[in-house]
Amino acid sequence: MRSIRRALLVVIATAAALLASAGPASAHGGVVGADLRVAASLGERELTVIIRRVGAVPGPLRVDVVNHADSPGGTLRVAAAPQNNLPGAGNELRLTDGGGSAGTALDVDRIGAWELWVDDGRETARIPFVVPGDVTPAWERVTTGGYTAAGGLLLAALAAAAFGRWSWPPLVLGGGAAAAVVAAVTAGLLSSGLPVEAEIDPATGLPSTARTQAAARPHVDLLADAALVAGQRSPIDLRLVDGGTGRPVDDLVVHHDALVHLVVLGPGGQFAHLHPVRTAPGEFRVWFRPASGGEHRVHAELERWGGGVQLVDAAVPATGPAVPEPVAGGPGERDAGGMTARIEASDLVAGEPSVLAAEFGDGAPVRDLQPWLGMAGHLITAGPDGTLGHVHAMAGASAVTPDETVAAGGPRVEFVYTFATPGRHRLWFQVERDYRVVTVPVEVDVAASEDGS
Ligand SMILES: [Cu+2]
Repeated sequence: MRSIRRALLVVIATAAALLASAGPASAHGGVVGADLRVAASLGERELTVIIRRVGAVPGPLRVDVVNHADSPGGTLRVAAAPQNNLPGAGNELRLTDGGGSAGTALDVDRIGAWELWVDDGRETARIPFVVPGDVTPAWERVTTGGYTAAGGLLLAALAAAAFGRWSWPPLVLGGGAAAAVVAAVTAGLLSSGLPVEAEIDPATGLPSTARTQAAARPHVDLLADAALVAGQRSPIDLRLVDGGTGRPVDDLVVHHDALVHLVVLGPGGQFAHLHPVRTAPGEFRVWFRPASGGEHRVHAELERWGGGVQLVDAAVPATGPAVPEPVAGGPGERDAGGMTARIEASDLVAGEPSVLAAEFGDGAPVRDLQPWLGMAGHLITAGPDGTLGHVHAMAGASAVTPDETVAAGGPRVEFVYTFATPGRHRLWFQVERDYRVVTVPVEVDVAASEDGS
């Protein structure tokens, strides 16, 4: 009898030790249900719309809008509606002059595809987002269930051992607890061999395996329509058309905090980096004031769901006199938005990776740069043949948390880039400070490599 009790205690102690040591399975992803940041050039404003993760359905949807310093304050109306539905009245959101953040809470009552309607009184951006359903994978349910069962059985075994008349119930219960822990641990361990968690289908909000199955999506044709006049702000209408079916492209995913990144290069060397807003499926609009007459090239960077990043371009004419941009100058020190920027870009050779850096000061090293589009800095390059590159700052000592309201970046922002072709390249370094995007244009000469490429 005594030996049975001893065996019983060993079983219960083993189950308890297993339970204590196993710990929860590591959390997966973070993509699903994470905050969604979307840059939006709405009318005369450059905004960042932040759609916070939804905790429960039905439940509140928190929306914050960051206004930039050069955008005027004023009132926006924001509302949420399931896709293909018109929203209700929504809420007013007051933006202050000089940049800053304002927020409100809306309601969502179902999982699936939604649109956030942001209206400035003249234009309405319809930003797609997904309220995800329960996407707990099966192995995680087994693991969680196993631990829960083990805990319950262990308590029952202890109670039976303390108050029971027979020795076999605690033994059986303790053994059950041990088995539950083994099942939970096994499921947790096996999960590392399982395929990655399913993507969320943007149309339904439910898990889908389409991304892993789909081949690359067809090429997007960009159609641009505008009647631009130098010195005036007017709209550029962009239509995205599927190169295979001719239908509107409405499966863009937010990449680098925007649906579409648009770089406009003017005939005199002008540069603008904008984020057209989606006004209807496959249709985007951005307001733009060209400094010069002549042909402008618009380059759109976008990512289709289930496909890769695409860079597509189109031409838009502007009437008015041709105006050259001041010569950018080479590496070295220059004024940049109330700061000095020291640009390092030397020994550049085509085909070889180089480190390009910008270091900012205002008498002292600048340490309050804000992340823009989720990164410490951006570098756009244009080659002699017009090829565009978009480079992101390296994470390092100057890396900051990707939230625009946290100003802790700088003074140095570094990029690694390989110039494909020799010749004169134009660069634009972009950082944000005090809610103002500062652009530093530079011109560099890239040497041909020794082997002549
Ligand atoms: Cu962009």
